[in-house]
Amino acid sequence: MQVMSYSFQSSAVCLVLCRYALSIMLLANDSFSPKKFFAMVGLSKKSPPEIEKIFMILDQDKSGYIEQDELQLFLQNFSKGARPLTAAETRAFLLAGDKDGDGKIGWDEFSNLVMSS
Ligand SMILES: [Ca+2]
Repeated sequence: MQVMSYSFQSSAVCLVLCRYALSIMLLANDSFSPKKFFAMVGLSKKSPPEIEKIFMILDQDKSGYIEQDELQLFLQNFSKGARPLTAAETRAFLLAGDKDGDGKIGWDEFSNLVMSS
């Protein structure tokens, strides 16, 4: 996968996403659901290239996978002051996306999760 430099803050889609992320982060601990989030921010209706951009932002170390520590900081990609996901939320996120059970979410798994949201 090609590594792209992409500034989320300057993206037009950010305004919408950030607003929703803000409302999500105000919710109580253990209230986060990846499917609900993707549906709320409209990500499930985006084209594959747009979803890929989001994936590359979430994959902070550009390993090609979203690992557990990257999942935990998921909300902070959308809003800087957002809380980290709780251990239970991170585990649930991983379980929802990690179909082959390798403990991380690859591009195929991420796009499947987003598009089924
Ligand atoms: Ca990674």
